[in-house]
Amino acid sequence: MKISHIEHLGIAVESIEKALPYFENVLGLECYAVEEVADQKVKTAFLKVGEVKLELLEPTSPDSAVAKFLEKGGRGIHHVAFAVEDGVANALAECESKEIRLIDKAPRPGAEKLQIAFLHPKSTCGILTELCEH
Ligand code: CMX
Repeated sequence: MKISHIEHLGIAVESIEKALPYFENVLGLECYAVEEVADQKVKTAFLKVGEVKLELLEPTSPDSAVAKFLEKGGRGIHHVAFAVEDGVANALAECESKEIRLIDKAPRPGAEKLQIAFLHPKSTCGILTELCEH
């Protein structure tokens, strides 16, 4: 596959409202979009750092993946999202052929009109990995 850049870093927070003052008032970043991703059961807030985005992730339901992550003591960086140039479906096929465990067998819609798919952290050095494309 051809990865062009890190598209975003997903950061798990209990509350976007409570987290934003740190990112905006201390780091001086600007939140330019807030969006709910219903099928992922998260509310997201996006900030730009140069070409890379930060995606704050607040669970909207106790059974969301992010709620589970926070509940188990996880905090901070939740996933790394790489932009692929030659299609998420191709990248997934390549990962599968290299025995990487897929969470998503096919691309699906994510925030910011991206097509996304996740790889399981157990086969990606412990980093929940998202592949995405516009
Ligand atoms: N990063 C690294 N490891 C993680 C992880 C994360 N974000 N989330 C879970 N894990 C690890 C756990 O620590 C656990 O490891 P151990 O077995 O060593 O304890 C293992 O993965 C299994 O974790 P779990 O709590 O039992 O959780 P599940 O198996 O139910 O789910 C995962 C884990 C990654 C499959 C699930 O969170 C998932 O499908 N994630 C992809 C979707 C997602 O995260 N959506 C939210 C963001 C959406 C968006 O950006 O739009």
